[in-house]
Amino acid sequence: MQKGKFITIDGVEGAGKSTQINFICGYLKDKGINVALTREPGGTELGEKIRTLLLSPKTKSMHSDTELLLMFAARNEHIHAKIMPILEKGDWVLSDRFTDASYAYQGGGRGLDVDRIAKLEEWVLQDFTPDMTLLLDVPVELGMSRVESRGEKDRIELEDMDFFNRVRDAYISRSKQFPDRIKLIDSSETVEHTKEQIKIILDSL
Ligand code: Z5A
Repeated sequence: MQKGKFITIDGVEGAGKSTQINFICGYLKDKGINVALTREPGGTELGEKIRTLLLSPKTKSMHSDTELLLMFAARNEHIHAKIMPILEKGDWVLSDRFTDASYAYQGGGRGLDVDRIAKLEEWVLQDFTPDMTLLLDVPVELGMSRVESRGEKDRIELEDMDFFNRVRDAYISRSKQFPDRIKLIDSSETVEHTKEQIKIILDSL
């Protein structure tokens, strides 16, 4: 039986997830909440191996269905071996990306049938969903300009602007579909501005 809260954070490239994650962990700890940080794809030993397969530019070609199935295989391990046991102890979990990313990247970006993603979600997650999702939103060009000084791109980052615009559109449409859970946060201004919006949401939990 889940006792802790499960929070996820998502968004397009350069939206500032990593920047805000540090703030969120500190803010929750100051409130006396034990929060474990994890990420997708990954989060477990096996999941991190799957992450390497998924993101390495050395993995030259991969069928889009294979990509989707690997995301869900890593997620299944993540939920059972890590997330659930932490929540059952009463601690909170903050995951850097979760299932919404599969709808955005594999559904929106790759154009996979959303109904097939929903079937996998039902199979793997059953009725397990985040208590709250923080969706950091930024126009794709602005996000890209923030990350352009980074080194080598991963396999998915090598996609073009149209791909990332479809990803962003899919995220926004999910936030409209699930307005109670997915909180759309404007991350196009300063780090402080994004932080203030996140604080208000966390205080409401
Ligand atoms: N993926 C998928 O396809 N399907 C799935 O189901 C899942 C994932 C779960 C790995 O993600 C990839 O997996 C990802 C989606 C796919 N692929 N892509 N592309 P990741 O989360 O590990 O990788 P990432 O998207 O590159 O994450 P990131 O580095 O944590 O995100 P970020 O939003 O770019 O964070 P940042 O480092 O905090 O910010 C980037 C820069 O912007 C940095 O220099 C900051 O100082 C700056 N920044 C941040 N906020 C601001 C503001 N407000 N103003 C100005 N500058 C800012």
